[in-house]
Amino acid sequence: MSTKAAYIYHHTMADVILGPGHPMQPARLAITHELLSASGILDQLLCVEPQPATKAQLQALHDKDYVDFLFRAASPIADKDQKCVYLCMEALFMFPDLYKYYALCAGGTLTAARLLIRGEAKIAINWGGGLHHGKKDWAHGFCFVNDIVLGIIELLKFYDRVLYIDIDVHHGDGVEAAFNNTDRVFTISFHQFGNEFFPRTGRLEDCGEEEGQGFAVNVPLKPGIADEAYRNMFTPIMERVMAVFNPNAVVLQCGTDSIANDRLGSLNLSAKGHAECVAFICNFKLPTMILGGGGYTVQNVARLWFLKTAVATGLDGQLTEKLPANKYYNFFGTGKLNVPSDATVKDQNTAEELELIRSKILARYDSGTG
Ligand code: ZLM
Ligand code: CA
Ligand code: ZN
Repeated sequence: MSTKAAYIYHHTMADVILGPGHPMQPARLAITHELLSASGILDQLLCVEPQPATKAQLQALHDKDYVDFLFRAASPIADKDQKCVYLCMEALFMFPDLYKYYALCAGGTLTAARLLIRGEAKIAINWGGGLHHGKKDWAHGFCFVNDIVLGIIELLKFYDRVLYIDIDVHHGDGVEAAFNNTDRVFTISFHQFGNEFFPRTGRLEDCGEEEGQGFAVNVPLKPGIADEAYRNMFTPIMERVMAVFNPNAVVLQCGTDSIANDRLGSLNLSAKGHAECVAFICNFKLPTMILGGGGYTVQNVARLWFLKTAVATGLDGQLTEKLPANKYYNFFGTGKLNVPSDATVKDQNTAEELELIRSKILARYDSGTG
């Protein structure tokens, strides 16, 4: 008998509005949830409602003063100078339930970690997590906490080696920074890079320091990459990383802003192409945590997280090309499940450039004989 995959969801998160016109819309969580429910897949998952992370739990990464600040931050009496120190550009995005919202993001990922550690699930999914830019004492790129770092710290209490894979269109800078000097966490991020694309870090050359040298990989990409070219990077590199690092557990950040027609990203993957990456990783059959992240064309985020939930849990045989009848049906525009690549978008990566990136990364892990 196999254990059910865990699906972590708290309905109050989906009701939060980060700000008028803000690209990050938590409603995408409720829409994903509706597709799972309408398709009957939800009934086959171990559904878990998370508790908010406590201040003490947040302090496993974050400074006490920063956590105290976040706790008070949403109130109008919060100190204006403090806002400048801790929030930089993010001061624009303060909203009333900020602390509650981010404490639940982190609580969800901590719950996922504990379900894996206790063997209660082999796959644990938290679409409300994946806030990869958060730093120990400042907010960055919509991420006021870093649930991923907190989750990995929890996993490290039980597992020797944790592999972190980031397929969000942005560089996973906060996670890379937190574990840059250790050989117990291997971080790899695939991302759009160049022309000042946020957060501007994640160069091919950056590969960890001190004990952590060789335990970070960055795959910088130009706009327009589609399924086949992306797969030809992802598959051989991940195959090699798995073989060399031999992780005990995997954390996969699944920002969907790398698919076609995202509001912020300019890559051109199809939903199916992106989901194939998830299938490839789940096939290693390691304890695996699956997290959300970016994704700014809301109806497509819901399509992809729905598809990935099915793929990661081995229930994709139950899917059809059409979305199930659901209460947001009109909002989806078309009733199709897949988000195809946009045929009018040109891939700005040349085959030669991609081959050079791939071979430079693989060469770091050659055994010396070949
Ligand atoms: N300005 N509204 C990805 C995080 C990306 C920093 C440039 C603010 C936006 C963006 C906000 C409605 C993850 C930057 C942007 C305008 C300084 C970013 C509010 C549109 C809007 O219409 C918008 C008033 C807003 C923000 C676009 N911000 C696009 N890109 C990035 C952050 C997070 O996906 O990786 C994981 C969850 N910020 O480029 C500015 C430099 C602030
Ligand atoms: Ca990334
Ligand atoms: Zn992103």
